[in-house]
Amino acid sequence: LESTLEEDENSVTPKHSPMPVYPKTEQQLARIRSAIKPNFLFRNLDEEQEADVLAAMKEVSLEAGEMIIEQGAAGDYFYVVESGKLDVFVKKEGQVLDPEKGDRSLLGKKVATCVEGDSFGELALMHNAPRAASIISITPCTVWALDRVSFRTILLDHTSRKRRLYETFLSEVPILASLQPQERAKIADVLESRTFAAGENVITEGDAGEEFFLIESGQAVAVKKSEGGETMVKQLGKGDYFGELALINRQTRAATVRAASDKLVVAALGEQAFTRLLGPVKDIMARSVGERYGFAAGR
Ligand code: 1OR
Repeated sequence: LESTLEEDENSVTPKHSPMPVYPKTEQQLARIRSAIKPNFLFRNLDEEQEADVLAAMKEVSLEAGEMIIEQGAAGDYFYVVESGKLDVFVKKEGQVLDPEKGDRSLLGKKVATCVEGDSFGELALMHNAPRAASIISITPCTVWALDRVSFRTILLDHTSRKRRLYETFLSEVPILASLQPQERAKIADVLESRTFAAGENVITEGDAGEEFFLIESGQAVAVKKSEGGETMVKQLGKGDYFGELALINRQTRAATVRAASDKLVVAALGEQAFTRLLGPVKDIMARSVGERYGFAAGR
């Protein structure tokens, strides 16, 4: 569902619209935090945004057999599962749903199951579309509900803000010049900024490589172990990239990259996103390995 998160600036609610606040105990907060932790929609929220989401969420208890979302209805809430199990059904066009009869076959085909940490109900809210599926609790469930306005304000606004934040930077990164603006926007969605103090290692020679990095600001050096110490092999600055080698070659990190200025800010991209979003760029990188490091890429 990640790829369906589309830019829709015009219908994002103004920033200062009042959002509901449901007071919660520390224990409830801890439960929601762990429920939303694995969910991509909540990744990269800053503290204030996370606090807004937590405050606006409402606890909903379901018995087994309740229909929380009915296909075709208007979208009102987005849900995150804390506990229990719910099934997702999609009916074919023309099939009529009759909950009175309790006939499950009329719900159509079971297409998915939601458990702890999963979320559902985002499609209708993101696209202003009717509910695409029906969702029924199979066991007693606790779910957290976020209303449409809060969902759009906090989560969609966050996405477009992040795109704006990275837009200029990404358009100035030489290796990404061949990408379309839309392709860069998708990269912006999944980038994660990290800050390092002088002397701190971003990646360490010999470690498994799981991420690719772009330098947002500051300086870094790449060093390799050598007899009796380390040898500097490269200096890196704004717009430079590193960490691609291990992802291209599937080998361990060939060098350590360390912050060389007071503050080094890098944008990290996970391996899956690297492969998915940087397909064409990856080939360019693989071809330039020899030029950059003086040896050929293994694959
Ligand atoms: P919604 O707001 O449309 C129903 O309300 C929710 O069911 C929907 O958001 C999704 O969060 C969730 N197709 C459509 N909706 C699905 C599907 C789905 N799975 C979960 N939902 N599938 C495609 C079936 C042809 C299953 C994909 C694994």
